[in-house]
Amino acid sequence: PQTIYLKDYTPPEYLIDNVELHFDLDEQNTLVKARLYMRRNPQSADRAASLTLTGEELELVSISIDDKQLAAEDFVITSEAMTIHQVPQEKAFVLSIENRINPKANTALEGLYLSSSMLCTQCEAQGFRKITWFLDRPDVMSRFKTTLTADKSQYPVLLSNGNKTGHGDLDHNRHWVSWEDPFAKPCYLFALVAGQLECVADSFTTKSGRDIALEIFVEQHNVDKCAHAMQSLKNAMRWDEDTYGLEYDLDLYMIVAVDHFNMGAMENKGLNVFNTKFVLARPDTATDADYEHIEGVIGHEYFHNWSGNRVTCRDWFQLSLKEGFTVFRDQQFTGDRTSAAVKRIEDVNALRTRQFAEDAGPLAHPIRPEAYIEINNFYTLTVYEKGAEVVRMLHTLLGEAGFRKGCDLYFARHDGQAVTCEDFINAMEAANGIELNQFRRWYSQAGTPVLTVSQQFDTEAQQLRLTLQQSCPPTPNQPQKAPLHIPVKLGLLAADGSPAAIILDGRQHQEITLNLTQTEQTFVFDKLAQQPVVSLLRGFSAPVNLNMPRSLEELAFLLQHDSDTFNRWEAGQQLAVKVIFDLIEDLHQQRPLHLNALVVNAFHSLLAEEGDDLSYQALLLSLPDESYLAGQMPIVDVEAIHHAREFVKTTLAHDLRDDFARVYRIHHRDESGKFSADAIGRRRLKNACLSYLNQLESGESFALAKAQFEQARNMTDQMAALSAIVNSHHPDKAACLESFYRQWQNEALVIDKWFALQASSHMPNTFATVQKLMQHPAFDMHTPNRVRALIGAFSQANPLHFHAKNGEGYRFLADQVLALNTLNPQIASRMVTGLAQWRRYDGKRQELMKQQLHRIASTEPLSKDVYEIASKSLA
Ligand code: BAL
Ligand code: ZN
Repeated sequence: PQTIYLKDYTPPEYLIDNVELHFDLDEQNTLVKARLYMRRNPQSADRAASLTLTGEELELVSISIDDKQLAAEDFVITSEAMTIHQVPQEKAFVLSIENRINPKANTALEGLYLSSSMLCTQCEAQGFRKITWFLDRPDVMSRFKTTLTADKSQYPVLLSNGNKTGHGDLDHNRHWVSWEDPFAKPCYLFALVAGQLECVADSFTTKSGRDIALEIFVEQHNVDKCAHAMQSLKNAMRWDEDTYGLEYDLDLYMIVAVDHFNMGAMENKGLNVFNTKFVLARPDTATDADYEHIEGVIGHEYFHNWSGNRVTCRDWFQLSLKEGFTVFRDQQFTGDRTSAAVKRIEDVNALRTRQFAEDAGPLAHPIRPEAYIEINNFYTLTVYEKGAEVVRMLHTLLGEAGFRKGCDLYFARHDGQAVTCEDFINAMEAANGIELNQFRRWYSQAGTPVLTVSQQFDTEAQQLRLTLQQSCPPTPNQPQKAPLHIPVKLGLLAADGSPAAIILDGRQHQEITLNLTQTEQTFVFDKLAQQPVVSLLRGFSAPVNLNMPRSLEELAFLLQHDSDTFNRWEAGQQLAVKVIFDLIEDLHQQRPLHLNALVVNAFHSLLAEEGDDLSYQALLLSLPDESYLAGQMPIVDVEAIHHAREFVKTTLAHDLRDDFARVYRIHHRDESGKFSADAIGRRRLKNACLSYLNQLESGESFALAKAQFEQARNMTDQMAALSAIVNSHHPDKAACLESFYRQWQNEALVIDKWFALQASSHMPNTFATVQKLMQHPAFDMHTPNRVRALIGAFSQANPLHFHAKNGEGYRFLADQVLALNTLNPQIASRMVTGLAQWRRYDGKRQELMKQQLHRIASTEPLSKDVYEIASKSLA
């Protein structure tokens, strides 16, 4: 397969100003008629008279230029493109193409496909070429008029981008609807939907007084699960006006929820298509986390209307321009709507466990990659989450007002254009009168930098000398790294835990952001009567690995006193990390295990606290994930990590049984249907206690979990209880799983949870359960949510069993990847990443993982998607 390089970018040779599309929709035989109003691009240096359009899996019916049919020798068609040897050069022309497609055969879910009984599209990144021949690249922007015709009974609702301009009936029970989108857009933002859908309608009045119709389309049985999504949309619209001064532009905003979807959702202009997972919620079917994610994703897709649609990407290497920025915007939104402290911790936790692993492995790439084989493989944690961190650092460096000025200028300069990451930074620079040359390296360098800190206190001079060193490990094709511009937020704490004044270069601060730009820099803080405790990298001000030696006592002190909510939590995490690694060493030396009393005391104090952010308190009680711990070990010891962590959890449960039980009782009440911060916080805190108490495996703890399971009237509590039951030797486990299944068998999203919970269980026999579940009538390889729930959860959220020493987990995963490879390459390649980290494991596991990667890589035919991930993982 061919590699595409950023350095080879050239402007398109032709432009398509207007597009008229006509669809005769049919499940297996859809006729597409396209009229493309084209002309040469004056910006293109190329002078060839030919025209090449991308197109895949299309059957040509007819082709003409300016209504003159082309002869067979006038063009050639390959599996990926059509080249017309000669097109008019001096004038604009109309290229008309008719072709047929088969949506039902489209199991890859790119282009036009069938989801349950509805027809829908997914065109990002390169799905439009599976609809008709086109210049399928984001820098070709066109105005679209679309007419849909279909059987009126089977497809009563016919939707596309923009505003509805007409509709009518046809013979043979068919009907038509036409749509017009006044905004020029790349074809990746095109969408159509046809089906038997109910519409949940509402409206929103913009700041400038325009009324926008809001419509959510779902299947009939889901009408009662749309209220939260609708409210989220209105919240997002108001927030973007208040925070970024950005208003919605069309008169209509539509969201359609579909069962079969490769991603979370898609920001098609005026017609978002969503995975049902990010729309549907009712208190008894969705957890608090689901509610939060729905609001976040609805916000994300809405925010794309400006950061992505009005200003789009020039080419796919610039993906982070819209994704990193939009993730940052949705993070801000959720932080404002819920608890900013909790949101930041959740985001950093995900970044450090998952993106840091990607950035340290064979698939590491800069947030603006320089080469790809299959662009779908670059919708990564790096492009999205690290991309958002890079935007966040700009926000930190420029301040709220400076960042906003930069955004205003970016949108004003580039409205209606397809631009680059460079244009974004240029706007930030111009609006703030600064230069960000060194900062630009964050866009081109891969890898997680390491920030090493040392300190020296001079009692006599009353000075603290803080030395910061940065380095960054080599990544594929980048052996050497240049120093980055790293914003390091810092506070100082006095011995009594109160803030100590920061005096740097004669100026006094409460908190300061240091600019680390060199490989090593020393900062001198004056007028300190006593050595302060340094709270560094507050709010996780840069995506780096912090290497700062701390004693357990210092960490316990910060856990008690740090006023920075992120660093307070982080101190607790690092305390646990240190203790767990000491225990792992004890395991290796076959010494008996003891839990340091400092940890027990710290947890005892946390359980006695009466804070107002209960969700935050629940997070303070959480132990670092096994995957985060794995990321901290040079060679991952899967079993030792699991046993040491379980030992800490179980010992805490034994020693603090009464505390956990008391806090559980205080917060256990029925508030089903209540989504106030308090009610959510109470559920989180209570369920954190339940999870500890469950470690006791006693008659009492079994009864507690069972009672909660039976009495729960909201999914958060029901799932927390079932999770406790599944992850223990509960005598009623099988019966509870069975009754949960029977209760929810008609709610696909709840059944996904049922699969995922069993697949991620750390109890023995999990692998046998997973194999059995593969044969369950409700399992379906054609449904990405189901594949992610079973195969994804097992291979990505169950390190203990996936990495079983005998290699059965690896073989299983490779079997499934190969089965998915022909059905749905995008989902298949996502699953391969479970094997990509083979270098991090012991020699025997390395061999077993490599064997399976080789087996995958040598299979033919292999999709580009899977080939790229498998071959790069082995390189
Ligand atoms: N653009 C693909 C889905 C998303 O990031 O919103
Ligand atoms: Zn996005």
